[in-house]
Amino acid sequence: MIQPMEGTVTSLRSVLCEVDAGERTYTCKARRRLVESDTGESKPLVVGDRVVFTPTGGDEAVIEKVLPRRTKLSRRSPRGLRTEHIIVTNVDQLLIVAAVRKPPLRPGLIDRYIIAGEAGGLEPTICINKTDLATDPSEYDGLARMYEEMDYRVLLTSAVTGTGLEELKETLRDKSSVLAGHSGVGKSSLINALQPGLKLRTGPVSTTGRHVTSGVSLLKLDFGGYVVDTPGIRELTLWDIEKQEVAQFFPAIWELSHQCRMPDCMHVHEPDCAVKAAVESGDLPPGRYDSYIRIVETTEEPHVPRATDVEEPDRQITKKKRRLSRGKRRQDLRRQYEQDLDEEDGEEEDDAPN
Ligand SMILES: Nc1nc2c(ncn2[C@@H]2O[C@H](COP(=O)(O)OP(=O)(O)OP(=O)(O)O)[C@@H](O)[C@H]2O)c(=O)[nH]1
Ligand SMILES: [Mg+2]
Ligand SMILES: [Zn+2]
Repeated sequence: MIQPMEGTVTSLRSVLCEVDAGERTYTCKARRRLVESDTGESKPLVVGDRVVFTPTGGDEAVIEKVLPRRTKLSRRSPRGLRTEHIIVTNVDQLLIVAAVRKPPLRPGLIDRYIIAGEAGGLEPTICINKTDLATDPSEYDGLARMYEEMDYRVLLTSAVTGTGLEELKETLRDKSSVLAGHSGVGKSSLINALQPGLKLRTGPVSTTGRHVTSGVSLLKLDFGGYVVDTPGIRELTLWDIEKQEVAQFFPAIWELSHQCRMPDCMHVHEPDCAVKAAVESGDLPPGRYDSYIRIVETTEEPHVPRATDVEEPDRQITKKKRRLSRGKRRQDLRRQYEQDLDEEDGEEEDDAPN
């Protein structure tokens, strides 16, 4: 009898996916029940998934099940308000790539990715690429310092001149990372510069907003580790984040919020708001406040029932617990993952013949 094996999904194309099983790569189909199971997600399989599969001859195989996901980078599916689109799963860190000038350096998408990364258990690092295009470091220094003050690592790179590439290599070495950001910031160029053999397609910054990289794929790095290249996006709509939770990802706003009169102040129209007062007095940079407000405005109202709420009635409680420090949030996610794994083990024991 053919023994089931374990592997990692490295890419997806329509109904088929590539699974890396160590010495060999298999082209797999998923069992019908996996495809049809309603998980509230837009796809049953995601790049980075650990799967159990059965070879069916040659390099072909069938996926039997998906193992619990350790981390995930999610967005709200453009196809459905209540559908989660998981971009990638089981990676350690999120490299948020932005660029100097082409396209213009702005914090909006960086802030959204920080939230998505933190919420999914990934460690965000910011990479400001195309530093060669700046006539003066002041074009990016202020932004870099701002994120460093928020305790994020900031890398300054140029895929053209090679600036910062050694540091980038060390950041990626022996870890699994996903690169994300606007189209044309140089994600694929950076990966190519570190490992030219990958020959990823790159292209001029498009004026129509079309991205060059078309699918998500997990790539093995010669110097150790894995990297996931993703297509650039224009907007990231957050998944599973409520308006009230946004402030905790803006440390300066979060600290001030304890001085607001209303205990549940959203810092929008409320009276005696310490955050708005700080913007007026110049103590809080208006750019930070604007970014916060834009995210709050595009975030779901609380208590909108979602597909996942039905299966997890205590989810609202868990979410409250997340209003904590980064370390605590990661710890909670880790515990949840270990719990899922334990349940997984339990299931297998039940299946085993006595
Ligand atoms: N001057 C300069 N140009 C760069 C740099 N990195 C990339 N580019 C150029 O920017 C353009 C876009 O680069 P890509 O690597 O395709 O960008 P991407 O982020 O992968 O884009 P998508 O796949 O569309 O999301 C290409 O013309 C690259 O040659 C850099 O550090 N400096
Ligand atoms: Mg690309
Ligand atoms: Zn307030």
